[in-house]
Amino acid sequence: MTRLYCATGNAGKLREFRMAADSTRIEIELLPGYKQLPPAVEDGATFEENAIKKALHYGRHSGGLLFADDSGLEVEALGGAPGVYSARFSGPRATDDSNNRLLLGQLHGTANRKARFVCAIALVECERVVGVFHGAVDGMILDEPRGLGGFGYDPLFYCPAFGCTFGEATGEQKFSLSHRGQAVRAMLASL
Ligand code: ITT
Repeated sequence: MTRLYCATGNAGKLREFRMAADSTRIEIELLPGYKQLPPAVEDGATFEENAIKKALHYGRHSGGLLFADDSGLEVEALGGAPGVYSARFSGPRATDDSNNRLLLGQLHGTANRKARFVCAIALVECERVVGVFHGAVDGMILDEPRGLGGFGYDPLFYCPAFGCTFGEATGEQKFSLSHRGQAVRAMLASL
């Protein structure tokens, strides 16, 4: 059994990582003591830069293989925003709900609803970057949320291939197609 530590404070991401490892000989665990460690500074201009910063920051404490995910939503009509600011789109005390309300406000009356979820995962061993893995999925932002599944912007993200939002899809369905699913599968395949 190979053990991979992940560094995330996002319960939705952690659920998806664990699901990915279910049918493999790889065990994915939250880095022990994660919550006690100072947070990583995520001031990179790209998902890839931030994923590497996060993974190196926490990798020093793992003594083995550790990965971090930086991801977000790029909305075409907003010039790619919220992008790397997706988690704190509506400010330092942002919640999924406040982010979703702000997004709907900014898109009010906008016909172009094209959006894309993007994910970069950096895998490190202590201070060495072992690999960076990517994923992206295209969809549309609806006028109102649909479904209670997933997290973040999922209830607003309509996936044409499913004919429903990521909030309405099952966790397994979402992961089979999602930005994070693609990046995690690429990482697991590299091991
Ligand atoms: P960690 O850095 O601790 O992993 P975080 O939530 O702060 O958690 P990011 O900085 O990578 O992570 O921000 C990602 C944000 O992008 C996340 O909070 C959601 O708002 C959004 N997001 C990313 N992937 C998503 C997904 O699969 N479904 C819905 N929203 C997603």
